[in-house]
Amino acid sequence: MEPHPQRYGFDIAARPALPETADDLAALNRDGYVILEDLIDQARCDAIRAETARLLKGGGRNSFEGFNTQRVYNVLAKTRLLDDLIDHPRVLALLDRLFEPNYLLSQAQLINIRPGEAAQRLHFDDGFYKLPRPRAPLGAATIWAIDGFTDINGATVIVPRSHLWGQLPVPADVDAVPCVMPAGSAVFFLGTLWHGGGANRSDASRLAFTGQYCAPWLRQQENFFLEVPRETVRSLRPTIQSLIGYSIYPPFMGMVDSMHPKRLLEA
Ligand SMILES: O=C(O)CCC(=O)C(=O)O
Repeated sequence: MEPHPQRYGFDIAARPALPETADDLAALNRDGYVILEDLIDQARCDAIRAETARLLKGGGRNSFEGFNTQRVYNVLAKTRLLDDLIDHPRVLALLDRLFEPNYLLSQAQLINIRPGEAAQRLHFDDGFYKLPRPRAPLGAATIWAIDGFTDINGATVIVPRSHLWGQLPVPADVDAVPCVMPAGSAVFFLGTLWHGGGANRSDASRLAFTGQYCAPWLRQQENFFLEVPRETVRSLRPTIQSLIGYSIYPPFMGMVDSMHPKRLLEA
């Protein structure tokens, strides 16, 4: 049977570029990452930190999560304070130009690296899609500094221009640099860029929020359909509904009973 997705068309179509978009994209293509400074204000960072305190529990389950690192998963079901970060216009302007319409949020989480945490193993985020490198990125990520990132408090470290690498594994003498940036800023990087959480050699925690995105035809890391209750999804704005999968990759990937998944949200 022919599905009827046209009623909703593209949920996320390329919006006009922002004044910063051309420079952001040029840096991204050249280096594999770009730091976007001062996107949210201190009051919002403080509110996120306060909300996070309520949600954080325990430590990581393995060295990749970080035994001394706390993570909050499934944030969309737990708080509305991160929505503006997930679909921030500066972020969407880049995603619009990297991926086909209706690209997806793959996962979103808060990451609190506590004092004494060791450096995370370097990795690239779209590595679980097992297609050979070099290649175009299949995803991209943001890591937001809710606490300012310094060179000793566990700032994300990145390997500039490693998005172009084909060889695996990462060379032993790699030069990883910390993304030093004020609270309220974000580093945006391609899914092919090598990076990791830094060692926290300070005496304070480093709180971050990360949003990972993927092409619209890929499986997301989080299963938002099972994670986020239907009532909560109804209350989200359309951009975020689309990002978590209430959208299609035309003509019909993502359909529900031959129709657009947003129909599930109708009364
Ligand atoms: O917390 C960070 O700075 C990076 C974390 C990361 O890359 C990951 O957990 O996959």
